This record gives sequence, structure tokens and C-alpha cells, in this order.
Amino acid sequence: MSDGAAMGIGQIDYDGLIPNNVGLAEDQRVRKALETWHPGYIDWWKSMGPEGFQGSSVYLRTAVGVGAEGWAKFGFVRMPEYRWGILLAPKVEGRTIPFGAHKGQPAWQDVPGEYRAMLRRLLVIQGDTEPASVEQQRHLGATAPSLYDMRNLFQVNVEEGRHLWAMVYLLQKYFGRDGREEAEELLRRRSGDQDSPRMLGAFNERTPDWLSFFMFTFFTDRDGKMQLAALAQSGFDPLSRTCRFMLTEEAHHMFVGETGVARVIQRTAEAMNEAGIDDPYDIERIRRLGVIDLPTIQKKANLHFSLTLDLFGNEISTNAANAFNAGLKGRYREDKLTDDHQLTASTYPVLRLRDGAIIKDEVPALSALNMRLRDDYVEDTMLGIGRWNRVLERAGIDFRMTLPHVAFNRRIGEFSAVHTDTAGAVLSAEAWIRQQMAMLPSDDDNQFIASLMQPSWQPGRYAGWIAPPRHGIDNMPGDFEYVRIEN
Ligand code: BYC
Ligand code: FE
Ligand code: FE
Repeated sequence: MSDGAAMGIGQIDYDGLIPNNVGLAEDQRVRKALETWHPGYIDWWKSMGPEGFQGSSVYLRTAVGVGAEGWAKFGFVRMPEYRWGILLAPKVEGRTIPFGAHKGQPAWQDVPGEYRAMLRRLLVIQGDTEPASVEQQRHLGATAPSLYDMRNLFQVNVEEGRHLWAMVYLLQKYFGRDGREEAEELLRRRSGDQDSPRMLGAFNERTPDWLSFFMFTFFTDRDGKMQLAALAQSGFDPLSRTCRFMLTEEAHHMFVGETGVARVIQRTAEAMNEAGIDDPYDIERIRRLGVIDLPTIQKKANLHFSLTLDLFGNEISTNAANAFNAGLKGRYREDKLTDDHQLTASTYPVLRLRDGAIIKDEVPALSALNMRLRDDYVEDTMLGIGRWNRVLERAGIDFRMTLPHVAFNRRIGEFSAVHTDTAGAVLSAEAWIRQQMAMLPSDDDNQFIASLMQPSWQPGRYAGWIAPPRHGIDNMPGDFEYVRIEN
């Protein structure tokens, strides 16, 4: 990192064990706590991180600054030697609490005693998702469709690891002994474990194949983006600054998911055109071309969208109202909104279940904050779906990707009590069993996808079910060896 000065390395101290821009060298207590936690983290990474590639050199970016420009430097790194750091966005002088009951007061630099428990819970939930996703993705390297994709997977993985560090820093710095215990627990829980699972449902699902991985980064990392954006508004300034920097990394995760699925769609469209197949539902013939048929891609999207919606919590939530009133968790782009930022007198429309039917209900805006964030999420997701559809449009294929209804396949909230189809029509249990296979991936679909997951590790080569990307990472040429595989 010697030539980093021009890129703002002055802001980050790379001398100690833990790179940081929070003055760890002078903060004995927290430095010691983090250094004590570090070996457990490395053990976790080696046993639960990318399986089989810990000795390989990967072309990764590492943060060397926190400014908007030039914060990253690319180079070959063995993942266990990645410099996971504690990086906060710069402090905004004179920042005030942007919303809630304390709106306008100076932002907190320390934890307000009355909100300690609430804040700790938010940090722990956020922190828990980060290692969970690494665990879910740990088997994927073995079937990577290219070295480019393998590198992107590992980049996402090391950054999710850094996001865990980000939450652990806040826990250890501001929550003393309780924080240290929570930090240990974050390394102890395991995705999908019967006895000690991760906290939120979607983070205990399997990510068995690369289409699932791309869908996960498109849909579920986008929940991460929305939640981090809401926490970036926090009146607790260290959390705000942490999340602001995490969001700069999250952009790449969205990119991996959106372009990943787009490239799968593109390859399928090309193969259909080459073979002269116009009917997207001619599934057997399309699969014989070695590509994933569009209806199956749609089913995967249905699954990941519905699993991710569960992460927004219940339709009506006093937890969300309390966190907003307390000034801890805001709305998406709170600072760009022009209302009173207190919401004590306003309402918000929410879809709910009444007498077995889906209706729209005006409820107090404060209790509907989970749904407001979810609506913003759906809007953001639609933009990406639109870009997938332009691939189909350009290829002249008569098929469009859509999002299922928000009531479809839910396990959290009001709609967990009913079955619906993807258009939101309520179904009997019997009809659900009959129609489910047309809406969610079946065993047969999953087996077909699994059959395509053969490694393609020659530099510049891509598996037959996915199109190459338009540009290399860091402008590297098409045949660049992004991962030097060594065991
Ligand atoms: N699973 O008042 P309610 C990411 C519980 S992703 C299990 O509606 P609230 C990433 C809830 O805990 C972003 N339980 O919910 C992505 C509560 O239980 P208690 C992660 C659930 O509190 C990809 C009860 O039901 N960050 O970063 O508003 C790769 C009543 O709930 C679930 C965050 O989520 C569920 N899905 O919770 C890597 C931000 N939903 O306490 C990383 C922090 C609800 O009454 N979290 N419950 O026993 C929060 O802001 C909120 O806790 C939630 C919703 C958004 C999760
Ligand atoms: Fe993350
Ligand atoms: Fe992410």
C-alpha cells in the first residue's frame, strides 16, 4: 500500500494489526478488545469463508481512503490476509439529529442511555447478516462460471466480512462487556444451523448455485442497501458514519447481482435466437441448449424477492416507530424528504389482510415505517428488473421479467396467514399445492440448474449458460487471470 498517499491513505492507519481511521492506536481499551476478537474472526473466516480457495491469490480491492473518489486500491491478496479495516465516513461538523423526537439536537457521539437496548439490537441484527451471507456462499467457488465471477464472489465475501467488523467495532466501543459478548455470539451462530441459526430467515436459506447467488446479491443485498441507508440517517453519529461508508461497498454487490442475472438472461436469449426458438415456454428444447429457460429464472426471482420482503418485518411495527422516534433509524433518504420528519400527524397506505382479502389501509405513518422502506425497496428493485427486460427487448424475445405480488410466499407479516398466486389472488391450500410448481423453483428446476454448475476456470472463458461481462474489473483485459488458484 506504499503508493497510497495520493489516494488519501493519510486518513487510514495501516500500521497496526487492524487498519482504521478511528484512532485505534490511541484507544487502548477498544484496540485490545478488537485484537482479542481478531483470532476468532480469522478462525471463523478459515472454517466458514470461501471453501477451497484460502490459499489462492485474488485480485481484490482494498479500501485505502474513505472519500468519494479513489478509496479503493486493487491488488492480488490471499483472502485470509485481506486487511479488514474499521472505516467510517468523515464526520460532518455540526450534524444534528435529522428526525424523530430529538430532531434538531446535536447528533449523539455516544450512546444515549435510554436507547441503549434498542441500538444494541439494531447493531446485532445488522451484524448477524454479514457473516451469514459469507457462510451461505462458501461452496460457490468450486463451480464458478469464470475467474471474473469467482473474483466478484470473493470481493463480496471479504466486504461482508468487513461489514461484520464495522458492527463489532460499534459494539465493542460503545457497549463494553455486553458488546464483547455480542461480538462473540456473532462468530458463534451459523447460517442454517438447527441449534444456533442466524437471526433472520433469509440468512438461513441455502445459496446452492450461481443463479441463486446473483439473485441473492440483487434482491437481498439490496435489502442491505435500504437498511443501511435508513441507519445512515441515524442520530447516533458513529452508526451513521459507519453505514455511509458501507454503502459505498454495497454498490458493487448490487452490480454483481444485477449484471449477473442480466448476463444469464442474455445468454439464454442468444441461445434461443441461434436455435430459432421463439417460445420461451419450450422449456425442454431450451434446456437442451445448456442454458436456463426464462420461466425458471422468473421462478428464482419470485423466491428471492419473497424471502427478502420478509426482512422488512411486520406491516405494523411499534419497534420501527420507536426506533424512528428515538432518532436511531430513519427513512430511505430522510435528508432528501421535505415533511416534518416527525410523522406524528401523518398516515401511510399499507396493504393488509382483512377477512381473507387484501385491502389498502391508511395507518399512522410511524407504525408503517417498515412498509415505507419496503415500498422504496420495491421501487429500487423495479429499476433493475427494467434493465433485465431491456436485454430481452433488444434480443427480440417475447418474455418480460416481473415482480410477484408482495403477498406471495410470505412467512413474516400479515400475508404469512394466506397463500396467494404471483398476482396476489388468494388461493386455497389445495390450489396452492397445485400451482406452487409453476411459481417457485421445483426440485426438477433446481436439479437442472445444478447440472449446469461446472467450473470454468480458464482465464477469459465463461460457462455456456452465462454471457461474458461487457467490461473487466478495474478495466482489466478479457483474459485477465483474476484468481490464481492454489490450494
Ligand atoms: N425474521 O416490529 P417488527 C444485509 C421479529 S440485510 C425473524 O415487525 P422490526 C445484508 C422482530 O425481530 C439488512 N424475526 O420488526 C444483505 C420482532 O421480534 P421481537 C439487515 C423477525 O423490529 C445481504 C418481531 O418479529 N439489517 O445487511 O421492525 C448480505 C416484531 O417485528 C423478522 C437490518 O435488518 C424476520 N424476518 O424488525 C449481507 C437492519 N422480522 O424483537 C448483508 C436492522 C421481524 O419482538 N434491523 N421479526 O422479539 C431492523 O431494523 C429490524 O429489526 C427489522 C424488522 C428490519 C429486521
Ligand atoms: Fe453487508
Ligand atoms: Fe452486501
